[in-house]
Amino acid sequence: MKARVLSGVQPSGQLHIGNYLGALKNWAEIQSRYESIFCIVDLHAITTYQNPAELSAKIKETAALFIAAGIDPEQSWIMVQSTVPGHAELAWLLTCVTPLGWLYRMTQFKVKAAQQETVGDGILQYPVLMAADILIYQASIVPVGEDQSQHLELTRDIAQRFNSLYGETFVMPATHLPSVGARIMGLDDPTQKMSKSAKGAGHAIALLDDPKVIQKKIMRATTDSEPAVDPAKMGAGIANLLAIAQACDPSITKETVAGMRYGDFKKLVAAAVIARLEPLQRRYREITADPGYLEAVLKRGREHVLPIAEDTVQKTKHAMGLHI
Ligand code: AQP
Repeated sequence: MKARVLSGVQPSGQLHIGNYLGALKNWAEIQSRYESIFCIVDLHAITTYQNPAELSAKIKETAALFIAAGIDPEQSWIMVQSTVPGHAELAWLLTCVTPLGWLYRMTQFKVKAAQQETVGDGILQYPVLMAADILIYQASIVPVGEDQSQHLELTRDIAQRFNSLYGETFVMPATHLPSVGARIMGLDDPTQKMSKSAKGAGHAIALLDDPKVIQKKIMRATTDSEPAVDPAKMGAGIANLLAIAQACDPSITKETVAGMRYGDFKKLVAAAVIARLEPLQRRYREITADPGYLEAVLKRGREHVLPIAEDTVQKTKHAMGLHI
């Protein structure tokens, strides 16, 4: 039997090249080796306010982008988190074994809480719901970008605590980071991770950006004031652009760009990104031209995962004494 993989993306904005290089590309590469479940985590997205009509459209857009990025619905299961009630139910059961201190320590909580005037409970509880997403499928491998490593560690802590309180119930999941592209930084500020929810037109390269827009954003990306690429002392902006280019086109290396003037280097990076995204964008247009196809993919995914989720919820409730 193949080991099970679980991962997800929030439909909380326009998916960007960081989501692609840190997650989707890696999923497409490993999917054939595992029983893969890829989830549109809409319950996570609502931890910050989402316009309802836009959220509904983003859920479908995200699903279409999964397929356009190479997730094969014949090989992998694609589903929407809120259509499987067990995620929220298991999250509550796990909340009850999670010490509050563990959640206050999460870096993403600190960053997101600092950005809000009123901090919703969902932002604090986010990692417990993420633990439920993973543990409900007894997934043994979770491919994510580096920013999610701390949440994965917490998932293991919660599983371990549950198992020691109530007996062996959950499989311990392992993190799977991509070798390149695990942490893509913002083009406007290479000290901040590229993020869907960040403001600023020049921050992220959206997967559906027009090639001209991509070119413009990269040409304007923040760098240091050196004249040319020096592999021995690369500033954060240049290092980030090189990481993006290398992940899009592995023939680009430190050695091949050494000595290039920044303008020429950025043109090379833009060309690599545009070439990498061109087939993805084409496939996206094909998929969205047939809404019935996407609906069928999501229905099939849901039907496959529902009994697995239900089985884990029942097992968990039973272990806790929630049965008569
Ligand atoms: N900058 C990044 N570099 C590499 N990987 C990244 N990921 C996100 N940003 C980068 C990876 O993409 C997957 C899905 O992320 P998510 O949507 O669940 O949440 P996130 O990590 O919070 O992503 P964003 O883009 O920053 O969204 P918002 O702004 O809505 O919070 C994960 O595997 C993540 O590691």
